[in-house]
Amino acid sequence: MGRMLMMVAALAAFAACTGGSGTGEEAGETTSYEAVGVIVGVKSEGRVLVIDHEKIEGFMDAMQMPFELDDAKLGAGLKKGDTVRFTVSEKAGGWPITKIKKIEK
Ligand SMILES: [Cu+2]
Repeated sequence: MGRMLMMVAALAAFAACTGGSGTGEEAGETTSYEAVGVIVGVKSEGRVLVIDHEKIEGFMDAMQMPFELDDAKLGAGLKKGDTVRFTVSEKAGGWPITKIKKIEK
């Protein structure tokens, strides 16, 4: 019983924290946010992209930060200077990029 209540409390806290103002799209239990930014660096043999991203409504302000790729193949063909539209999804406590595509500025 105590354990169950703990879980319910934890889920409620999580929902309050990531609910934001509602531009995150929800697919099942995964919370995702779409963003646009410019690749300013490629690290860890292409598994991490440093992206100067625009404000992500309901998630975070504009900033430059590293993003791990959910699958290293997602970064194939992308390079420093590319403008990209990408999706980050909550996964195992992190926010890896699950979709990314080069776009024209
Ligand atoms: Cu950020």
